[in-house]
Amino acid sequence: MIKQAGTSKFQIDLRRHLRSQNICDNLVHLMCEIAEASKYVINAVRTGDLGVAGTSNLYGEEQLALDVLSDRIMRKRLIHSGVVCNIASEEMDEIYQCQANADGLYSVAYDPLDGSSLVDVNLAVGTIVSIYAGSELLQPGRNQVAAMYILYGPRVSLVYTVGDGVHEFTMNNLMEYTLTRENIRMKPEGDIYAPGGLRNKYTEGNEKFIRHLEDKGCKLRYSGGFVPDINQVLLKGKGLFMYPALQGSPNGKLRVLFELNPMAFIVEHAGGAASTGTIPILDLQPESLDQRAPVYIGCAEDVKTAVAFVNGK
Ligand code: FDP
Repeated sequence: MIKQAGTSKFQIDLRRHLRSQNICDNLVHLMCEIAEASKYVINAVRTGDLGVAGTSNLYGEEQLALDVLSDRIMRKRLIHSGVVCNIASEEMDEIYQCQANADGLYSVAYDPLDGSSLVDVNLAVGTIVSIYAGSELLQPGRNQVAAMYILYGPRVSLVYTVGDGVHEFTMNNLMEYTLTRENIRMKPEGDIYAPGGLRNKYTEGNEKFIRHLEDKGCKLRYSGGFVPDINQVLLKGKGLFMYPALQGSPNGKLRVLFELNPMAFIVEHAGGAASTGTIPILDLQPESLDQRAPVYIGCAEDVKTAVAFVNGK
């Protein structure tokens, strides 16, 4: 059943929806705890210090005070959930082990505040989360048991999948996440595109692909934040986001564990696709926490066309 916003007076909250998903109680609990943590992150985004933290992350990028605070909020909540064994964060250098015995527990990779450099100009940002059963985090994204993101925009929304449909929740006036769209499906092809990276560093195949999209009359819709850019493509059900290999950066910019795997899992479960240009994102075997990859993600036909152009076909 596709539910349109505002058509029902009965609100379905996140916990109730998760309980209907045929997943174990620990996973329901974990996902609800992440949703709770996001309420503190949005508060930090709205009112927190916009300055730098004076530290850098595992990519050597300067951390903002908000990156550090959001990371601390998420990590504490995950540790206290009692159902997590290993945690990896885009803001931490190493895996944090909460519990050694992984029986019935989960491991979580997350980006606490993706796009944080956009907060000072008041653009949308988000939290991205990837969940695996057991202790292993360096495994193909296809093995995720759940993925979710929270978008801090004019409204706060949460999108999740546990491998059976993709569902959107919106924060209401009581700060509860209630169901707004169920079983989101993407069209095979779209007419918007969000291209990351400097175009004068694009390879010939990528440049030709962009010209093809322009000739087709596709509209450029790029905010510079991965979460809102993906959310737009997913919820409009049409289009593609790309951050390709660049001259001097053969793996592009975006991180496999913290950004690409969870978004690819969500988009594939909505009928879309995600590719590095060579293989599906979800088939990548990550070798390290900080691994990056080029990405084409969105409508399945658009991703197929991108891959063909990039490979000179
Ligand atoms: P940011 O560096 O502002 O945190 O991976 C982070 C990210 O933003 C994504 O949210 C976004 O899609 C991308 O980088 C933007 O990179 P460019 O500025 O190179 O387009």
